[in-house]
Amino acid sequence: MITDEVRRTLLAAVDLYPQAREVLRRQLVRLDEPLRVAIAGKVKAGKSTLLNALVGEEIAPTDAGECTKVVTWYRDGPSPRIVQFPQGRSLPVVRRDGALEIALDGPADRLVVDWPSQSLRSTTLIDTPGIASLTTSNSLHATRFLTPDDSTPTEADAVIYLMRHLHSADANFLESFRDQGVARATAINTVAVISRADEIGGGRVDAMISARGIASRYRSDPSLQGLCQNVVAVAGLLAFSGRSLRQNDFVALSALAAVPREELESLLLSADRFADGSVERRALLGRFGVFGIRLAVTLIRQGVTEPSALAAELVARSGLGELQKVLHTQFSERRHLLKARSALLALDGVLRSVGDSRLTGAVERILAGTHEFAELRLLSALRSGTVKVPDLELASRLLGDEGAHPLVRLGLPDGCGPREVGQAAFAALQRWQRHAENPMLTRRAADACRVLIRTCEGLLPRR
Ligand SMILES: Nc1nc2c(ncn2[C@@H]2O[C@H](COP(=O)(O)OP(=O)(O)OP(=O)(O)O)[C@@H](O)[C@H]2O)c(=O)[nH]1
Ligand SMILES: [Mg+2]
Repeated sequence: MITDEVRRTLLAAVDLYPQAREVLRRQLVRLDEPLRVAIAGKVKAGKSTLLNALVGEEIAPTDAGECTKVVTWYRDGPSPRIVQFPQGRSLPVVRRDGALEIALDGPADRLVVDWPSQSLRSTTLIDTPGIASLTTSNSLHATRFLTPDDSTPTEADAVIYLMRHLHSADANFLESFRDQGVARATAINTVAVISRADEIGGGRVDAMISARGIASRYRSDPSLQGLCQNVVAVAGLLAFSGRSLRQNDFVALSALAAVPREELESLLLSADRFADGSVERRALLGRFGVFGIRLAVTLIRQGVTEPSALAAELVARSGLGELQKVLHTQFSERRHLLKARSALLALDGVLRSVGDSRLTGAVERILAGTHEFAELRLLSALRSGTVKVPDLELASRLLGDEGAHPLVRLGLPDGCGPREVGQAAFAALQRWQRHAENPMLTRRAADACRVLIRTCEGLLPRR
């Protein structure tokens, strides 16, 4: 298995390069830790809110003003604990109205929050300050963290990149996040999110439909295809408020559902008019947003009578489920590969800094000998259009774009047995062999067919 090969190579490096022992040891420990996924994007893109939605608890502070100032790690742990670095000092764990409040004690370059949570068990989430932050040094922290130079290994194995609109600065950021060193030029570890999707079109009830349309356009936009694996639209605030809906929210929303339609619409035109001096109403608007209130009220008017049913419907409409599915297929299922890749990047950095090439061959052998790396490289080449093959959709699916399971790769329904898998894999193998024999094929396309053939061979039942 790839993790074992990488571990052996790292151990060999520890013996060879005592001067880099610390860096290498950290990589060895990291290999067995959960996948690290960073949430990045511009200031106020909704990063911390999305993190809370993914965890289902308000652990990342959010605010309408610039809020996240320090790169903050959220890991699963036996009990809540906050440690501020570089000092390594523990901070008090304070929760107000369910939200975690973090007060820094002097200058910090990193915070690590341990939090007992099922959602964090297999993935550590890393909240980052906004890029192009008002305070340049915060932004520098985030940029340095996400796009280290060649000598510093990447701290995150994968990135969720939030953008509210496709902006040239966003594209630049994704460009600079492309792989460094080995395994260069693949966007294998980035998923883009159109965030705050409910605000599109002024928070109309069809906002999420428009947002999904935009996400699908971005998905096929050549300038983005080469930079990220997928694009999903998510209303993080709605997802979080749905996941944490309380009985008193339901009561307040039900009361609003009793207000005549036109009156409510006119109230929702301005936050001040809506709140009308009421602290509860202002809080409700902060928790759900204009769109969330409109949607919840509509659902209650249509006959939703239980808080749990309303909560489930809000989450379902927020796009969180789609994002979770994409994160599962692109990140969780490829966890070993992404972690191995991070370790190899770090090792490559060490080899270059010590100016020794004794292990370069071993690193290259792992990269070339691991078929999944070839699949990922081909997937991004197909996405960015640098390689063209016939039957693009079939090819992408076969390479694991929709999931790594053989049934998914072969487009077979659940429940198919080894016989059907074998037949479908054989048919796919013949298809790609036929394509490979086409004399008009470019060399790159022929190489691509060979990768696909190898994938089909791997799916054939073992004799
Ligand atoms: N309507 C709406 N508002 C949102 C959404 N996500 C976040 N917000 C609001 O946008 C503001 C900023 O949200 P944060 O999650 O703090 O954004 P951030 O990207 O972490 O911000 P910084 O850490 O300061 O860069 C807050 O007032 C949130 O309530 C969303 O999906 N919809
Ligand atoms: Mg934030």
